[in-house]
Amino acid sequence: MKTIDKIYINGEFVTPNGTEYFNLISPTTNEELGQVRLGNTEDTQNAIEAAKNAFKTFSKTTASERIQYLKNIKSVIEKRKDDFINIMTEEYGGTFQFASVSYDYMLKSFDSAINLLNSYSFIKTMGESEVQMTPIGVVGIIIPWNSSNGFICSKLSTAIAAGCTTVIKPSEMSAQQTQLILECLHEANLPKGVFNIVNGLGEIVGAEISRNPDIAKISFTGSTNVGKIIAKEAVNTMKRVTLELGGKSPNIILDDADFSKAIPLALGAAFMNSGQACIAGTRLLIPEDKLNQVKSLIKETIPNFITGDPKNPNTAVGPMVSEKQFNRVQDYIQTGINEGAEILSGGLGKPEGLENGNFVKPTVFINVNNHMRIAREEIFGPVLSIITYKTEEEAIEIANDTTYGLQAYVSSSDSKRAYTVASQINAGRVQVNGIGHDPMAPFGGFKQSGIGREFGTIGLEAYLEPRALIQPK
Ligand code: TXE
Repeated sequence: MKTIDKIYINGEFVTPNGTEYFNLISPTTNEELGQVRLGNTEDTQNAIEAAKNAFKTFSKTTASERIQYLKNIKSVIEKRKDDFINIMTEEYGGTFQFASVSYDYMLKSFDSAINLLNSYSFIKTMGESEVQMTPIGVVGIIIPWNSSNGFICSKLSTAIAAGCTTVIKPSEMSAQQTQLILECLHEANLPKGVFNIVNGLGEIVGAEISRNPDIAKISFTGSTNVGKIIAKEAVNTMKRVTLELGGKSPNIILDDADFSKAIPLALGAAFMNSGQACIAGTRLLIPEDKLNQVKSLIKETIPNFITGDPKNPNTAVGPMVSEKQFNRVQDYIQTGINEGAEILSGGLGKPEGLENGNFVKPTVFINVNNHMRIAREEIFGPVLSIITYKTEEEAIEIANDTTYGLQAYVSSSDSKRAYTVASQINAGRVQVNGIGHDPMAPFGGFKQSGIGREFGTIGLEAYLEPRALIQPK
């Protein structure tokens, strides 16, 4: 049993003023792992004050100084690979496979921030003006429990690259993972106050970050509902917001695709991070006349998606993060049944032998139409809906018939054709014949999947304010 009873303000581990504790429960066994002491409004204000003071000097550091800080952090994180993977499997139930990907994502975030700093010009000439790209100020970083340290690294690395200081509010459910990254960040010896971390509840710590006038920008990843709450509050002080929200990503398999490759890929996209991923490919769109072939390929392939102990390297699907999340996914499976969809694989209840944890059977629905709730709402569990289409135009129409627009997938043996289809999908990122992450390209959503982009030059500029200096002739 571990008790985490410190937060981090101005370069020091301090005891929060908040006195409440939150229990950390193992998703694999539902046993108590430990507790975290939660920060309160005053703690958040202290963290913001520290970041505000640090900004006065950190905003004036040179790009090469900031490159050095980023390298320092990366090298400390590199020494603790096994710890990062281990704690993610234990506290969150992320599979060893996904935790490894998430760890690489953390390192890539620092590489891409360093790359940007090596090439980005903070002073530009536009028209007859000198345009200075200046750090925006104190950034509030609010993140969820799925891949918590991945999100801390992607947002913090960009903030540091821009010369901003930060107050980070992780999910209370990720306290042990947060503690580990905190130890690394502390060891990296950054100037005091550049990063501050306050464990706590969204309605308390997150709300203070959203309302405090000394926060210039919020970078948030999480649900669309909470994104809306934050955006409404932020507008009172005109904070800039970058919101990376939910998704209901379509995966179009075109009729000329190699289905023996496209189907395992589709299941991988649907079940990634046990379905607890904003980019999960949860709507599979297939040509109507390929349904039988797809059904048998899924039956053949799904046993490869082993569900069980997240620490086992062969496991592809781990438990849901919490009992609440497990129940939510079960409710959606029941909804799908009530709506008239048919279960091809999986279904209600826990897999045999895994009754102690929050395990869901990887579930595939057929006979789904795009108006059903299971095709419209983000389930955040290993549940895939298969929808058939007659023509390419219809496939694109179904793909775009959603309130979301974060990611999409297209498979075809003709990559020119795949690109033509991909170019008509209203999503911030389209994966063609595979799944990848390019940390130099922008990532973010169309429509209710968010506002703004992370990564690449566009992501960096979201942490900068342009100041144009004009001297009329
Ligand atoms: O996310 P939240 P939760 C979806 C997914 C999941 C559901 C709920 O469908 O089932 O959201 O998960 C903080 N002001 N996604 O509750 O609530 C909160 O403490 C400021 C999709 O974990 O969005 C946490 O740090 N902050 C998503 C962060 O916001 C507030 C990833 C995210 O929590 C706040 C996670 C408030 N009023 C869940 N209320 C994705 N698409 O990636 C909460 N928070």
